Amino acid sequence: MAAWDLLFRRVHLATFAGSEPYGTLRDGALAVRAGRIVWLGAERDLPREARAAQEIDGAGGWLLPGLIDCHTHLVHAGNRAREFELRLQGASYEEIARAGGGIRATVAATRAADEAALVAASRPRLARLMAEGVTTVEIKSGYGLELSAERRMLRAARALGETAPVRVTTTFLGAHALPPEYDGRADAYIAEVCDVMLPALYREGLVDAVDAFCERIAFSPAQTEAVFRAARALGLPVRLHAEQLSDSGGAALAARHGALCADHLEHLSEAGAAALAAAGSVAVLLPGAFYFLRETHLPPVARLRALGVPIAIATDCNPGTSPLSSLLLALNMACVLFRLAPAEALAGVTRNAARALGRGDDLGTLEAGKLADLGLWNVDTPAELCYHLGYNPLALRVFGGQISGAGDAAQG
Ligand code: DI6
Ligand code: FE
Repeated sequence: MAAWDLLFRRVHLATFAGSEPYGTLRDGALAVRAGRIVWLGAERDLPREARAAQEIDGAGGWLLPGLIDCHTHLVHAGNRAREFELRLQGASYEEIARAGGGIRATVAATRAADEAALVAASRPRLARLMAEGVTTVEIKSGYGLELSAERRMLRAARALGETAPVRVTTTFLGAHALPPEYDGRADAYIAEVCDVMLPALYREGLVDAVDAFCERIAFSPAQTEAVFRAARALGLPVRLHAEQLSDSGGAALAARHGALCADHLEHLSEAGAAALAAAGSVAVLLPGAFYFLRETHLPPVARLRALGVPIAIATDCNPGTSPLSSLLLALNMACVLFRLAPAEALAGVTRNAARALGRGDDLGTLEAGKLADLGLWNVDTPAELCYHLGYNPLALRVFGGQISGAGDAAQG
């Protein structure tokens, strides 16, 4: 038989494939060749002639798919600690946004940064995600709100993916907020997004998907729909920030356009949940923003579950509502705040997160044929990834079949 590149022995596998919640395969082994998983099963069933260039003794740890953070605004400049202080004195997120702070403060800082400065500001956040076993991360634009600055953000995201082993997918979020120079002219800005910015950035190969913020402090369903039409005309998948602060019917709109996912969803209606189910869209829940805004309206998890809507979990890493660069902490919050079972939360950063990125065919589960993005965890059960607070039990990471250390060795 052909030799393998890499063989894990003495591991338990949480495959997130099949019907059992973790897809558990105890006392397993997993083999990699040419960057892909080529064999997995019980160690006792390993072909006797099995040979690998490198063998890893997992010492009874758990091997999981590499974690996927499917919703981040990781590339940005500056921070909003001052706004945090104001909110602690009683100002609301919406009041600050309406007074010209909030997203616009980050837009000013991001416009003032060149591409190298954006990369330098963002790399530590990416390194922290990677140190906790994240092997794929989605990064949005949306703090430039003009062609040149949106381009710099997306180029910075691509550069981060090229200089680190992590896979980066990019999302154009030109319709994140109204830039100050368009005050009172939202429709004109949306026309600029659809007719100028999106086509140019798409032609430059900088856009993998298109997102918008459908909300009373951002863009209307009609404006969102215009963005979706422009994206679909280019063959790009769409997704949406929907029902975060109020119910605008965004999820149903996204579903009508075959969206990969709808994200936030604290104020999702019954009809919105049903529309996501019918469209097969993923519900991406962002407990970091829920926590940081002290939101009290819970996303309808039981309803999503009953309807069979796949649920994903992400950090929403952003300077305004979720300054969070720990996917492990997001997992804990999803369990504690949203009452997800640890197996559901973990499926939300593996199988369902891959699906939210349109990458379900080659990422997100341990199955023969999939890309060998893996994490080996020094835990007794996978639920421990959700249980600990501020503790990282990652032992080893594998990006496309290439081993990379963990712990202190994994920084970057
Ligand atoms: N919803 C959010 O929570 C972030 N963007 C969005 O559409 C917040 C972005 C920010 O406040 O900077
Ligand atoms: Fe977001």
